[in-house]
Amino acid sequence: ATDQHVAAEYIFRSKLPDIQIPNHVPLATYCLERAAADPELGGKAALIDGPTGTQMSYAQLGVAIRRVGAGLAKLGIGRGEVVMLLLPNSIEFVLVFLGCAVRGCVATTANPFYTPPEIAKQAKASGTKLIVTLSTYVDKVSGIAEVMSIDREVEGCLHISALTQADEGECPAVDIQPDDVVALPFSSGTTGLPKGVMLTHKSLVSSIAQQVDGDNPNLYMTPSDAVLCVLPMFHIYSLNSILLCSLRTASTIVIMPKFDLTQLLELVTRYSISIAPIVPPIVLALAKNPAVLAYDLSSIRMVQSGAAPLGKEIEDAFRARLPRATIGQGYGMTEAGPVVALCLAFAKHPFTVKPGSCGTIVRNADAKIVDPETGASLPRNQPGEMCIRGPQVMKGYLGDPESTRSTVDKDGWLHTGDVALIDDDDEVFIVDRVKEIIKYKGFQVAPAELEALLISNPSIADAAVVAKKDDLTGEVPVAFVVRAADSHISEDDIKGFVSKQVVFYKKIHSVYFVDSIPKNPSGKILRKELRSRLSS
Ligand code: 4UU
Repeated sequence: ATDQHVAAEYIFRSKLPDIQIPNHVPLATYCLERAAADPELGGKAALIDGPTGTQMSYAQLGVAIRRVGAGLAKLGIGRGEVVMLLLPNSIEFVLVFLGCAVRGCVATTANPFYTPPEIAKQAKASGTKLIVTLSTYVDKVSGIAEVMSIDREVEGCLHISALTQADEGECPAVDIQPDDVVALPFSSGTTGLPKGVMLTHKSLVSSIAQQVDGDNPNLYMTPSDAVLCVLPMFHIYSLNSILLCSLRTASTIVIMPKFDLTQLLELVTRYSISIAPIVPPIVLALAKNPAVLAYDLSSIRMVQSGAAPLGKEIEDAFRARLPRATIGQGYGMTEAGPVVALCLAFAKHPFTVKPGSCGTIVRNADAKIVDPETGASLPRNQPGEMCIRGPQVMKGYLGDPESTRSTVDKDGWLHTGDVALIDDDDEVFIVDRVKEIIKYKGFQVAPAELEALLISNPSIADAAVVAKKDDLTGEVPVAFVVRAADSHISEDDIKGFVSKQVVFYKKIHSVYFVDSIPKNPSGKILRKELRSRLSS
């Protein structure tokens, strides 16, 4: 017996009842289940490539992914082996992702704008066997792994036809287990460098079900919806909540390879887009850009904003401009599978919600709010670190049990590093962040990665990178730098040194020269102190 006091735990849940989640089913089977079961849906468009108008029906998609599965097997890509998707949004992205899922392979997704060192790091960490990319990026990745072009044939490279023209009858029957990894996006989580996030068939099926399954789905999507897919599929928001949720509900996905406001507006009218999952900078454009006024956007019934905080002023301006659309937020984190909370105004039988809320905890999951200092569980209306538990949470970080243990505790709680409160109506409000990550338009920037790069420069003795608030992008990375003895390295030198080696959104926006970087006794950078210097 122990006389230790067992503290009360305040557990928060969805307002919707739990549902039966078929998370023993392989991901691709689960996603295409509805379309495959209904002959009337087989002929409808699953995917439309926005710029070219190329379409693929659900029936064609079902065959195409088995061809890719057969092609991968024929190329010797085995079960559990890793394929890197280094692609803009495209029909090919979808085919290769689902083909990997069918084959029992793992897809690691990366930003096609990454520089060669960024790609090489992820390829190495993930054990990538094959990189599927555009012919224009072949030079950038040569020597890293075997390469496949999805467009032009390139000498010395594989071509996508090896997958798309394989015989679907030869797609191997793979005994896929729920705990097999299917997607491996990279995220820095609450600290350190980007790590491979192991999302299994079970985690993704659970997350999709939490969003779109059940009698009263939290996110009501139907076969008559056309869904805008402008967010990059390599990021989990688009991969899960747009692509996979749309397939599960047999909606039509309108693919845009890059953001272009005019093209987006034209596609909305051309395909009567009804659902637009976007990020705050795009909400801002729709709310404020005068070009929008020339278009009839009345087909849009639902607008989901996520991946970064949505300012109240932008939300209000958006409502004033598109009063018939329901706007709300989703809150996710790669490691959480990703959706943690989702607006209940998106439900089939919608709830009234408050502006500024980023939703209510998804079904079939537990949440708690803990004091970041003491770990004590906090009641309603008190801000603390958001923790989430459920079948959707990642299996762990690839090859990094230590980081896994410090993120998902022994009771299965994923510690998000976000400071949030849950109010009397079960709505979640994010108020701060206790993790290092910087979010530029929703893209992750890991300070540790930029700090390592800065310190590799012999003219720099020490460095720290933190977020600076920015109206347009949310946050930008800025650096505090200690020059090496006798060095006169300038702000521009440093910016140039970094920008040559990283994708555009990781560029350093300002450099502040200091005598020393404030650290605690164990050497941890005191980021809060640096951030407060920025605001003073
Ligand atoms: C304030 O950003 C994501 C995933 C977002 C997502 C996914 C599915 C949103 C809606 C959806 O349906 O993942 P990461 O790993 O790139 O970044 C995670 C972090 C969070 O921990 C939080 O700090 O991004 C921030 N974030 C948000 N912040 C994510 N969503 C929000 C939000 N408001 N709505």
